[in-house]
Amino acid sequence: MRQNLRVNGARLLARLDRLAEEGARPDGGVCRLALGDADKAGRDLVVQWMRELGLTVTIDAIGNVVGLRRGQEDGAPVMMGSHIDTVATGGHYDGALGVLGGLEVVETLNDAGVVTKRPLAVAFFTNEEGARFQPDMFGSLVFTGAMPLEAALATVSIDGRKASEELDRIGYRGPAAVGRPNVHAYVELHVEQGPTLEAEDFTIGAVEGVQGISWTEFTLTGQSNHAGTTPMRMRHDAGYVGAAIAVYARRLALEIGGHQVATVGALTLTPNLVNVVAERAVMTVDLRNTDNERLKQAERRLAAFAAETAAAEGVKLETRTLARFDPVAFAPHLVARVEAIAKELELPVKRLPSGAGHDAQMLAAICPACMIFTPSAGGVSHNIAEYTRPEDLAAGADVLLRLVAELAE
Ligand code: HGY
Ligand code: MN
Ligand code: MN
Repeated sequence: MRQNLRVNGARLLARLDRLAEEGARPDGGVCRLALGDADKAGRDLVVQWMRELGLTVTIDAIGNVVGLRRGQEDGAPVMMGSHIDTVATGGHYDGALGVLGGLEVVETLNDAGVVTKRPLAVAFFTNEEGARFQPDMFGSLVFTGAMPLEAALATVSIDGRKASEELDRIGYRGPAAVGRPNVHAYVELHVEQGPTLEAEDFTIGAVEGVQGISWTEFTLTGQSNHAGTTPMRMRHDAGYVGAAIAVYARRLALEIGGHQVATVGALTLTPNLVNVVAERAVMTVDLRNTDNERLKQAERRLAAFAAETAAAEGVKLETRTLARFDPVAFAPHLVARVEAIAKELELPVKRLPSGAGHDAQMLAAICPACMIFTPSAGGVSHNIAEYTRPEDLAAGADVLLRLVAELAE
């Protein structure tokens, strides 16, 4: 491929801004929770763009969408992709950059009349975020055969809807088969969502792998009682046990140190009233670490603390694993190519692990996979203020263009 090809940054930014209108929040953020109406609208828009670019679009039984660009030869495609669902307080770039960056690569090659030897594909996977349906990334899990289709279809969202029903409702329960597809290599462009690249003045991240993820839901059942008349020794306060677990999770992460992180993102009390001892608490704890042994240690210590604290308070404890993924290392030869291509383009590049989960984590099980990061302003993501400079978006897409064109020859 001609080495001087570059993406059209303005066109990429225009698509990112247009997609952000689907599920736009009044405060400038984006809410496209998986399989909701805004996700459907975003899906319809991206499918329309895929077709306008001459891609052959297939939709599989869990709603994953793949746009295929023919090569000079048939065979397994080089795939670009990510997700277009967002968390409820999402930004313009998490997921969207990988999908629309892929479309920008396709359009750049179309404009230049370049047909690669291997076919190319641009994909978006269902429910990467896992905010509404757990586990996260169940679209790419099913796509790669790591989760049974039926199990994903049967999941029930936090708002009580079955995934199969929502897929039917939005018209994305497609005919294409799932499980162990033929993909030659997978490259995902994504914003870092952390502070490292910006803080150290790098433009490109050559992502070495993704850390392990452990999501657990704790359901605590105590006894509602009068806040004023109930002596402390008689209480079975689910709210207290929930709060104690949250404080312990934070202390545990600080004590283990390194890459260990712990987050209590959801905590719901019932009846949630100022003068009633909480009868019930339902909460989630998200633990992550690049080191699986330390992650297992954190899980064990948290579970022991929760059991001990609940028992001492006379509160019933039930736990449910919402997601559990081991750390994944990306293909070293691809990581090295991301780094080398960034240097060829005179873009400051750093190797680093991904703190966030990504579909690439799942694709890595069936083909050589890698990721390209661009900086996140202030390291902020899963926040309406998520921002990446236009020149950095284009730089990431240029690295994607070169790497994918190389892999497709
Ligand atoms: O939670 C994550 O890491 C991703 O955003 N689903
Ligand atoms: Mn993402
Ligand atoms: Mn995300």
